[in-house]
Amino acid sequence: MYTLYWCPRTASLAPELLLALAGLPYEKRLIDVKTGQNREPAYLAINPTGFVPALALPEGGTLAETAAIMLYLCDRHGLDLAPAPTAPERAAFLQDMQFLSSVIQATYKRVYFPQRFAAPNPGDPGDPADSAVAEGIKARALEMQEEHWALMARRLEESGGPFLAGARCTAADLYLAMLASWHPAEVGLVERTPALARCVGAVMALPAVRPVALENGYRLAEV
Ligand SMILES: N[C@@H](CCC(=O)N[C@@H](CS)C(=O)NCC(=O)O)C(=O)O
Repeated sequence: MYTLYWCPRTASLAPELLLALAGLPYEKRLIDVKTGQNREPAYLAINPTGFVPALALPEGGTLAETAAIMLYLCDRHGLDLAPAPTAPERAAFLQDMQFLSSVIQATYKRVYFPQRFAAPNPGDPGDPADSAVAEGIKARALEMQEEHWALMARRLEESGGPFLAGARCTAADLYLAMLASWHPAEVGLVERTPALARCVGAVMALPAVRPVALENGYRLAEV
């Protein structure tokens, strides 16, 4: 039995979708990021970065990092949610997983927590993260995301969709669907990008996905 350390509306959704789609046995432990439970010693002992998700393994030990958890489960259980190591589609799959993790997911931090990236305002001790600088960081992150998502949309168009590997859903599509649904609603990214809308819609239409998405706080209107 796996234990997934999770929190609604966080990156734990993608590994949970994978666990559910694969029919793997798992239980969940809530780590409430809003109340700072992820920074308490008990959770830091499980994942020293304090990030959610983490996955406790049946034989003991814990694995963190969203992409690593998903790749690990695919490989360990030979899931058809990942192309086999020697399959021609494997290279693009790994590239997509890494890009989603280290570029798209990472850039969201600048969109939602730009103050973490801004130095204190030298002219105002009451402004520990210079608000004007933080605003600029967020604006630039949103511009960069336009480029990043355009690349993903192109990948989807080239594959013929609805998924990154064409007709076959992989872990990368689960990851993409989660990250696309994080994008600020007022920007309308998914609505104005047909390839993304098709992929997100196809992931959310998978029977095992909807109940998990709902429990994770993703409204159906968003997906
Ligand atoms: N690189 C990590 C990032 C995970 C992450 O940032 N999780 C967020 C929730 S979506 C979190 O734990 N935030 C709490 C914090 O930053 O303290 C991963 O891919 O798992």
